Amino acid sequence: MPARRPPSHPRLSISLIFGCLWLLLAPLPLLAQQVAEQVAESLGPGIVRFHADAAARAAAAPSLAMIAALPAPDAAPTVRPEFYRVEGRAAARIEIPEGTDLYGTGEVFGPLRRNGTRTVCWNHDAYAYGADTPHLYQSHPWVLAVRPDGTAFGVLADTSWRTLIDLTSGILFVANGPRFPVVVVDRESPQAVLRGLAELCGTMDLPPLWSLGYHQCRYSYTPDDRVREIAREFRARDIPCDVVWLDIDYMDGNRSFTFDPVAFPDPARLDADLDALGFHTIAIIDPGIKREEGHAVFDSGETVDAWVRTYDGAPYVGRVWPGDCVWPDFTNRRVRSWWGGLYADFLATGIDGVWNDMNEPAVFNVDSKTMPEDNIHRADEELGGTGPHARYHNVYGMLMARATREGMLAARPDRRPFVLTRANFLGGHRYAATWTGDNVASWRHLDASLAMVLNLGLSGQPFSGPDIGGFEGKGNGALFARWMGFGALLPFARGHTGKGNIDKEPWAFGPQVEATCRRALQGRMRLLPHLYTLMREAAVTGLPAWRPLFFADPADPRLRDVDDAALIGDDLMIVVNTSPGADGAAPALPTGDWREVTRHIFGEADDPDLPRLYLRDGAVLALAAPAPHTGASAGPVTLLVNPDRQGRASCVVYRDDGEGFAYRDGGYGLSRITAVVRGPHVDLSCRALEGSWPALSGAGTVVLLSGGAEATVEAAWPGSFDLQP
Ligand code: NBV
Repeated sequence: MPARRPPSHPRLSISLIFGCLWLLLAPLPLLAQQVAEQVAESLGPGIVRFHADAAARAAAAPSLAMIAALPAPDAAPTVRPEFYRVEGRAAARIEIPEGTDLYGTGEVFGPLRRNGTRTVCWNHDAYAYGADTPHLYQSHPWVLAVRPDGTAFGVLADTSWRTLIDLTSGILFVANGPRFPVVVVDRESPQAVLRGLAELCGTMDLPPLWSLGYHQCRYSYTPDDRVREIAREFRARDIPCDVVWLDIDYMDGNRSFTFDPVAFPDPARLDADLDALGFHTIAIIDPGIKREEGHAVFDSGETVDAWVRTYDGAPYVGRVWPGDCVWPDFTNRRVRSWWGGLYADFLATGIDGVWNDMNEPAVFNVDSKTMPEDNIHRADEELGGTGPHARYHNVYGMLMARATREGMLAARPDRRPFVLTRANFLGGHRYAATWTGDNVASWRHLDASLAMVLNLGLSGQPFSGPDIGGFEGKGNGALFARWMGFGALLPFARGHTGKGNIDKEPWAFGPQVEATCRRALQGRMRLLPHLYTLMREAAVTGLPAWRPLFFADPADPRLRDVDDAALIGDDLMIVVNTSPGADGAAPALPTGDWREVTRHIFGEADDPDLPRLYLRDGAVLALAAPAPHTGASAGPVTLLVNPDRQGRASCVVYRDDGEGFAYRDGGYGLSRITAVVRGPHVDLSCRALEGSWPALSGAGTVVLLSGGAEATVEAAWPGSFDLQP
């Protein structure tokens, strides 16, 4: 044990922000280190890592965000950071050309465009957060910059320490720790930059198909019969739903990996009943382990010496839900493997997915809401070895999610793990999906939730969504209907609400709101082939399913700050009314012959609470029939076709088993459907692009959207037909 306390790591949030204001006023060139001293290493096409100097390079700790970095010899930097030291803090600044728009910065509340904002990377339990909350649950020291001509670059501050991202004048990172490398990805478009980010930080794995259905949660459904009742209601009311969630009250005294013997006496039976209704179950697991002899998880953790330690070497003890708790040190391989091993018995009850909460880590009885920064982690050497919580705080949640995922895979090697985590770090999309924490039932939060999902997507996390309807506060039917209208189509679609709050199931606000929710969720089921294809694309390329509107034309300045419209893939545009009135502001739309397809997705009713959807010219959209859950969903039965001027339109559709890993050995099909329209004659071809499955074929309704009219024909694909004159 060291005899002396190490230098303390100043708690900075607000002081750091003001420190940076001072920095901005100072004459920058005097503070900057000489460019000549910098070390630049190429990490791939258009990707350069910069160190302030050779000493900084030699001292650099292993990256906690990146997985692959294969230095190539010839670095040809176009964008160069300047490195500083400010009152012992390491800083790097990147100039941006005038007219450059900034995005990313991870999980942030507020508008899509981030110019002028300050974000502090410091994972934080941010209940009922708002515009003034400096840090939310996750940290992504990453900024995407789009130049006026539509070319783009991304900047990654490769540090896990508390870091300010200041976008009030260029891009400035100030870390409350040692000097850090800066990685620049400079490419021809924002899409290409995101692919570069994925080359550095990896992509998510393909999720199980069922996780793309709708999820219903609350804090908490208890006892078990209430869970059954919720599932039955969905089926009786014909509202699609795939998953019902168990929040902490299923546990015995809030102890992770236990079940309340009275409220949940037979979890396997509950699971069987839910299975019979076509439901999957996800249960919450918190990292704070009750310090109590006789509690099996505590006892086994003791035997592997699992806990994060105080500076003095004792297990750190703090208070969370179960009372006095200790926390597993997920930075350590031995601890991750012990933790992962706990899932075998737990999942044997039939639980399908795992929700990791409170993993900032959140601690109740302290002002900082987390553990002391001088707590000690005995981290693996490849993560950087033993070090203070100040260095590992921001990756605690990510490493918990990693341990959970690895444990699930070990317990059930034939199933794709689904993990949802509240805290995470840049690169953590490799382990878990996320939601935007304890939001509020307000129009402001409804509005922000769309931009939050987009910026998470622009920060490498393609699988996210808000608590639809708001976690804190009641809201009302109008708010709920509008939120579900577009929330139902987000990558992760889950309704949730807090303890003691009103009910927020789709039927809780009366028949009119229920009808909107049914339409919205049936719309999700119709779009399932498209959503699954996009999630597969995210798993391969890193491009998120939901993309900002400016992706349609990165050089069009009108699109740069639109965040009440978005693209779902390249070809489907969604326009959302995020204000309480019936008529929302009309956002600038990209050029092109976009055709409205709203009623084909949501049904005939003209429902003002549903978003509007538009299909790009040159695109086909393949829709499935609504089904009660994804397991009952078959292939496409409707093709919407919007031919371009040459009479052509196409799309790709990805299919596989929806579960398991056969797809890794070619057990999947990626098909291109092409429609060619010549006069009254329409030719539909389907070509296998990848995978061992045959090209898609099917039959159903083809809707041709051309010349200001719609023609609807029953047809088979591949095949051809003539339109009636
Ligand atoms: O486990 C209870 C809640 C959960 O419902 C919520 O989604 C998390 O963000 N959890 C936080 C703990 C306490 C919330 C007040």
